[in-house]
Parts: sequence; C-alpha cells; structure tokens
Amino acid sequence: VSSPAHKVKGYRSAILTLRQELDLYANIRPVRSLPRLSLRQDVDLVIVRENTEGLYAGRERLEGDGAVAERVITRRASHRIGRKAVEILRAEKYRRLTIVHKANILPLTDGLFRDTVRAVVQEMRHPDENWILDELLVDTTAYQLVSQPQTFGVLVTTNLFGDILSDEAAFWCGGMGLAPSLNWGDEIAIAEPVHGSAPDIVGKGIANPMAAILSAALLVRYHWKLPQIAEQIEGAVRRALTFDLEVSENRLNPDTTTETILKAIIKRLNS
Ligand code: XYM
Repeated sequence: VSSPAHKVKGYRSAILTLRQELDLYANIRPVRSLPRLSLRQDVDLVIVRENTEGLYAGRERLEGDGAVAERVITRRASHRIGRKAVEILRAEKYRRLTIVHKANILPLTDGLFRDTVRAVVQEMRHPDENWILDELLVDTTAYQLVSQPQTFGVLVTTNLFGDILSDEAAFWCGGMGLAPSLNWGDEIAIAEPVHGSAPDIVGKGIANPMAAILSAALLVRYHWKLPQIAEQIEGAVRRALTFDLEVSENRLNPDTTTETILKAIIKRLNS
C-alpha cells in the first residue's frame, strides 16, 4: 500500500494491481461522524469512487520536453459505477446522489462520465422514489465538503477525484485513522482503510486499528450482505469511543495503544 514516489523499473503498485486484476471497480468510502472525535455530529455521506481507470490507468510516458499522463474514461466503467451508486443510495436510504466531475474543462472525458452516470441513474430510478439527483464540479465539491458536509448523501466520481475528496471528507469522521473503504467488484471484495501504511510507527504498537475494523464491517455489510452484523461491529467501535477510550480535544490520547483499542472494541462487541 505504499509505493515509492519515483519511477522504479518493473514496479507497479500492489493495491492498484489488485483493484485492476480482480476488477474491483467500485471503491466505497463512507464518512460518518463518530462520537467524541468528529468536530460535527451530522455528517453521513458515501463517496462511490470509480476504481479501475481515470488517471489511475497507468498510461504515463515521457514525451519531448515533458511527460504525459492519459486519463481514461469509458462508458462501461461509468455505467457500472453509476449503477453501484444507486444501489448504495437505496441500501442506506440516502436522499441525494451527486455526480462529481470537471466537464467544464474536460468535456469529452468527464462529459462522458457525467452523461453516462446520469443516464443509468435515471433509467434505474422508480417514479415513486423522491431522492435528489444533481451534479457538481469537483472544485465546488471540495469547498462544500468543508463548508457544508452534512448536505451530501452519495457522491459518485472518477478515480483521482474520489481519492482526493475521500481524504478530505475523512476529516469529518475524526481523522484518517478512522476512515474505512471497500474495493468492490461483482465477485470479489477487498476491505482497505483509506489511510496507507505508516512505516514510521512500525513495531510501536500504536497504530489505530479502527479504520481496518470498520473496513471489515463494510465487507460484512456489502459483500456478505449481513448489515446487522456490520452494525454490531460499527456499534462496538462507537461505544468503545464513547465509554472506554481517552479522548481530549477530539483526538485519541496519543499514548493509546493498538491493544487498548482492540480490547475496548472486543468488550463492546460482547455487550
Ligand atoms: O501503492 O487509494 O502507494 O488510490 O492512492 C493508494 C497506493 S496509494 C500505493 C489510492 C491510493
């Protein structure tokens, strides 16, 4: 999960390879307020990120004086991510679905993404469903995720925009240590915290396991279709935060160990 930030011959990111090879085309990244850590308690949104193409297509090359990256958008990938967004919206009873793009600057690629997602959403929508479908430029979305995060429901977007916006939005669940995600295809899913690795704290026993545990809960909820068990796991995390762990100024006490957090969650799972 941590690739070097320079070119290494023959190297390809392991997690990106897994996403592409296993066709894990949707990256589901919920952001929900957590007790005591979140600076506001009214955030409940999900970023549905296309996970196989866009600027992650791996088409980058040196050319003349510079370098060029190709941003690939296909109808097929846009269609299936649009479908996934509607499924998530229905499962969690959200009231708003927002298509996030930059079609003013990228009319061909993001125009195709926006129009394809819009068409599949409208096709799937029943006449008696009354949620809002809208669209927003990615820069405006970035601003509104800071200024009014409580107004969002499901956001559906392309790969790199989803990557960046989900780190930004993770602030509202209480920080990167708490942000879960699910790489999800039709056959296979991989749970993955939004954060990467943290080589600087290896072996110290202080990594926060909550994002990994909440990611496992997503696997249970969506891939194994056991929402009640997912709620038990998520509830245990919330109760551990509410009753057991030391928090000051919306941060876990920096001396809190991985083991302390795990023990608190396990205790609350059983109560
Ligand atoms: O190999 O979630 O360093 O898109 O940027 C993960 C992958 S870092 C790596 C992502 C992301």
